[in-house]
Amino acid sequence: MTQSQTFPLCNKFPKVSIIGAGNVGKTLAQKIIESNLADACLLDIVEGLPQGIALDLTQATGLEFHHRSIVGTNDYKDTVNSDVVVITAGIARKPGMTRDDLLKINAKIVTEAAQKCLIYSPNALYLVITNPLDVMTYLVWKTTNLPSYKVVGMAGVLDSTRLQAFIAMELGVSFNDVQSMVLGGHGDLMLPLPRYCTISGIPITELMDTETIERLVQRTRDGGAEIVKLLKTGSAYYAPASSAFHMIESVLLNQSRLLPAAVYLQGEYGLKDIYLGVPCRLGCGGVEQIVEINLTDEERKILHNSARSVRDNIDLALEQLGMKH
Ligand code: TXD
Repeated sequence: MTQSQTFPLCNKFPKVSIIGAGNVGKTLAQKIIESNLADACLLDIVEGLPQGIALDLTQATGLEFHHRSIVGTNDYKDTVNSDVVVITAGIARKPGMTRDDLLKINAKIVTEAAQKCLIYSPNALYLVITNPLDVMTYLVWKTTNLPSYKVVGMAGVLDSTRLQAFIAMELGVSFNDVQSMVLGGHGDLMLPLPRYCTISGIPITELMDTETIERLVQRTRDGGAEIVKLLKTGSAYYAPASSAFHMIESVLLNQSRLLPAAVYLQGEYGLKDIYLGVPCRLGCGGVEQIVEINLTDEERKILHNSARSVRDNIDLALEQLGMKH
C-alpha cells in the first residue's frame, strides 16, 4: 500500500469503569471485554496493579478473539465518559469478620471513589459492590446527589444465584430451569423467598419438603461465609463478578431485566429512605421500576428486621463520615 487515507475514529462504544482491581474487579473486567460488552477502565490505588492486569488481559485479546480494549490506571481522569461505574474498592471480608466490620474502612474508600468518578462521569449508572453492600450503596447515593435510579447495589442477583445453585444441585435439575428470588439486605438477615422459587414454573414447595427447603435457605444465608472459610484469604469473586456482569448487560443492552437489587425505597414495602434488595427492572436509564410483591406477615417481618440493621449501619456510617442524616 503506497497511499492511505485516515478518517475520524468512532469512539462511541460503551465504557465501564471499575474502581478496585481486586478479585471481583479484575474478574468482572475480563468478562466485560471478552464478551465484547464494553471497553473497560480498571482503577486501583495500588500502583502498577491495574496496569499489569490490563496489559495481561490485552495480550490475550487475539486468543479470545474480542474487539474491546482495557486501560489500567491510578488516575480518575481515565474514567472519563463512562456509561457504568462499578465500585468494588475496599477491603474484603477475612475469616471471622462480619460484613459490618468492614463498615468504617469501606465507607471512606467508597464515598471518595464515587465523588471522584462523578467529576468525569456525571451521567453514568453507579453500581456498588463493596460490602456492607446496602449501606455503601446508600452512601454513594447520598454523597453524589445522583438521582436514586442512577445508583444501585449488587447483592440480590448473587444471593439468588446461590439459592438457584443449591436447588439445582439438590434436585439434580438443570440450573437454567431454576428461578429463585432473594430479597432484603446482603447479610445474615437476607430474605430468601422459597414461595417464589420455581423449576420451569413448578413451585419448589411441590418438589421438596420444608426441612430441605429450610436447609438450602440457610446455606444461601451462609453462602458468602462458606466460601470465605474455604478460601481462607479473601471472599467469593466468580459468582459476584457474574452477577454484576448480568446487571451491567441489562443496562447497556437495555434489556429491562427484572432482577433483585439494592435500590432506594420511598415507601415501597413500608420502608423509606433506605437502600435494600427488592425486585426491580434495570435498563439503559438505570432503575426503571421497583416492583412490590406480596409478602406474608413473617416475610415482611424478616425484611423489616433486615432494614433495621441496614438503617443502624447507615446512621453509624453517616456519623463516622461527619454527615448529618
Ligand atoms: O455481593 C456482593 N456485593 C459482594 C461484595 C460479593 C463479593 C465481594 N463483596 C465485596 O466487594 C467485598 O467484601 C469487598 O468489600 C469488595 C471487593 O471484593 P474483592 O474480593 O474484589 O476484594 P479485593 O480483592 O481485596 O479487592 C479490593 C481492591 C484492592 O485491589 C485494593 O487495592 C482496592 O480495592 N482498593 C482501592 N482502590 C481504589 N481506591 C481505594 N481507595 C482503594 N482501597 C482499596
